[in-house]
Amino acid sequence: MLSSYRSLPKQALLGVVFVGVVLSSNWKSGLLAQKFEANYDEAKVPQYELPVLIDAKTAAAKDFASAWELRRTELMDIFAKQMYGTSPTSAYELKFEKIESANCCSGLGLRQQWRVWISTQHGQLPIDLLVFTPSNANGPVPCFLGLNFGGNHTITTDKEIPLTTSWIRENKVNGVSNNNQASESGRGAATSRWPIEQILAEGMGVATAYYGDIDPDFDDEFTNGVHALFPEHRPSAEHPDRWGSIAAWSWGLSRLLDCMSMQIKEVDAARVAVIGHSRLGKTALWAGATDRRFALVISNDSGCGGAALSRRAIGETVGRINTSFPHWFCPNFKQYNLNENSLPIDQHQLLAAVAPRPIYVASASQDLWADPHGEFLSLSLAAEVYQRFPTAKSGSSDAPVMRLGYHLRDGKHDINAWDWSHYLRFMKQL
Ligand code: GTR
Repeated sequence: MLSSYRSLPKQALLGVVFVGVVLSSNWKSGLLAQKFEANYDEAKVPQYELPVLIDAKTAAAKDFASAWELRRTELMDIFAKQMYGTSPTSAYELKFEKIESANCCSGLGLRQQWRVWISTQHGQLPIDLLVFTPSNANGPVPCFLGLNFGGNHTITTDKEIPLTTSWIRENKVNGVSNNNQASESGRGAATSRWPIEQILAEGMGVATAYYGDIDPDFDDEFTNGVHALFPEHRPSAEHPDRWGSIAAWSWGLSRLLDCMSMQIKEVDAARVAVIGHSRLGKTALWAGATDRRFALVISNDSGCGGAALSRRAIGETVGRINTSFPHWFCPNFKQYNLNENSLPIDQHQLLAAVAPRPIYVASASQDLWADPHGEFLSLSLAAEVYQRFPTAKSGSSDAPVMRLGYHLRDGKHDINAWDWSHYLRFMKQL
């Protein structure tokens, strides 16, 4: 089955010119050439002043929701142009191809595989979407959507899921390289991160795609993956505010949501939560902030560039992340290397941009690299905006309203069934 959808060319942003520091042509050179030593000591957190979340004009407004809308637009524009990069506004076409639909999980679920084709005049890109929904559902169900790190074949042992043919990270077994190709040895390798049966048993669905289908995770100067479909929007020294890989992955999540809302009748598109772990947690946050169709947003151990406050510079810092992963953010973000205090934004403002939709931030006690306390602080600060929205029950269930969720799991940087049990409970409010 093949269905298609043509996007309207989106209106270009009008009249907003962001005045920033113009980067010199060596923006990619090693600004942090000296050895990096992470700080894990609260006493050594530099003095910082956070940018204001609700400015005086917004605070004084009679109608907070309308005033916040303007303030939010202002903040999101800065996040886009200084950190994640703007997404392209030119037209593209979407096609949805149904690959498979089958019973799975010992009769507990329905498994669907779809191929989402994105095309422009410059080429086409397939993204493989894997969706599980409970087989005993009476109607469309709430559903989690998140990208995975290794290919759809890694999240379950189901043999019907083909190995990804996209580029995967190099892995050496007994000194032998995988040549960036998936193999059977990876099948089911990430099942602990995707407790499908636990989710189905709660009457919910879960959908995923491989992030490398959208943009391979290495620095190729933004020429492959979805960047290749929009060469006119390629980041460069002249255009340092254009999308990096996190923004590209997030944009891909929105296209997957397009497919779910237009094609997958088992899913209630008004109750889709975007979720992600680590770099894909940063991605989930940016997707959830930019695309308000996501009804709920979950960040699992997203750390620097995700939920953690940049100014604390605990664990991973802006300079470090831009050096290790020069392609994740837009080139403009590099001007804040070792210079967090001059950032016009910080991450509490990104979390607040999700308001009044529910948001959940989770940390792990041993994941100091991601600064658990900085993640918690940032969520607490975002509450200032949530407090100003009236508390209302959205769904028909008797689940409690929990607009802000946080947990600190004991243990390492990871996402597991214990984390999911909390997300499932939080999700019930939809
Ligand atoms: C680390 C990176 C983190 C986090 C993590 C991951 O190397 O420093 O920001 O994103 O990778 O995605 O697993």
